[in-house]
Amino acid sequence: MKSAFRWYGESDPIRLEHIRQIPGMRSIVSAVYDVPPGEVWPEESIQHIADACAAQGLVFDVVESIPVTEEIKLGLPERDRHIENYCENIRRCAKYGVKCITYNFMPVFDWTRTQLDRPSPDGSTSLVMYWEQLKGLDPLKDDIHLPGWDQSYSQQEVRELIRAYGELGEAGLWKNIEYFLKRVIPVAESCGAVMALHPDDPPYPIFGLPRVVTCEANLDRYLSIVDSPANSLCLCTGSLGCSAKNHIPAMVRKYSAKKRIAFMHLRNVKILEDGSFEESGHWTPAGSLDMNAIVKALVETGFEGWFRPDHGRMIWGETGKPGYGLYDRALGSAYLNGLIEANGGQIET
Ligand code: DNO
Repeated sequence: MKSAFRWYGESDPIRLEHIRQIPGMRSIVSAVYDVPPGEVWPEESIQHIADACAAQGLVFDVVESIPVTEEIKLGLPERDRHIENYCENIRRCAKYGVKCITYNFMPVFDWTRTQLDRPSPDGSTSLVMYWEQLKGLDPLKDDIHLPGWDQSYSQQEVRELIRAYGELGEAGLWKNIEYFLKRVIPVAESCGAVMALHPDDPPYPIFGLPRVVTCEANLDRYLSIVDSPANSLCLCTGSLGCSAKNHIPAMVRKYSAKKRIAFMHLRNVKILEDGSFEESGHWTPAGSLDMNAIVKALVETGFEGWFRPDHGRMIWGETGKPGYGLYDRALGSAYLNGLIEANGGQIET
């Protein structure tokens, strides 16, 4: 398997020079961030990332993410133009060496948390979602600004989107997923790339928005819509793992054995009694997931894709993009390397 690290480009306070010093590090996960969703990425921008990585002995072969627009998810008239542009972005990325493209199908909001800097007794901070902090909030009435929510929407636009998704419902969302996959997967196949679907985070409806990438039955359904290795998963242990109903090691074993995991996001999460959750350090005893059982499942099924240490805590006084500091992710990476080695796995460099 291949060790990867997310890098937000030149504006990221974390430098490629530092990322390359993490033992076993090979791949950079990045994206073109200055083009609005639905538009085409300039080739020079993609090449620029690839060149910057190559200059540090790293490979830019994973994109996270090419965003799927609300127009595509809602099935609005502009979707065909957005899907055409999406396909063009796949072709362009593949031309510069990208082999894996991460995306999600979450309506309106990507991950949802209620606080991004919750202090732990040891002085570190991390992202949390406490039901207590969400209760009673109604996005159709209240002015809600949860941390991490896309600032480009006005409160009014958010309300309209929530209404539109309410009308669409899960059945409509599935139809739009099918429409998208049937057009995009053949393009990925033809240029030797795989699409890696990130699960919904958290994996249950928030504010009544339909969310379907949540559990094994729905992952099975998603993968069967286009039964091709190019229609694969970015299996995020922390996202699926904040629902106690998901048995993560078993899911990893199943989809990896079927060669339908392209990319692993590896992190731990601590589920609290009321279903709230806290992002914890990667170490198994720090959270609710058995990280060794997850890595063992990957090794035993011959996983050959990419893995990255997902979200770290903020430790040692580091400040920066929540979840994406250097120190704790580097500790996570080293820990994962240890688990892989102890389970007899290989890290490709
Ligand atoms: C959070 C990330 C997600 C992920 C997207 C993929 O830190 O794991 O934002 O990149 O959902 O499209």
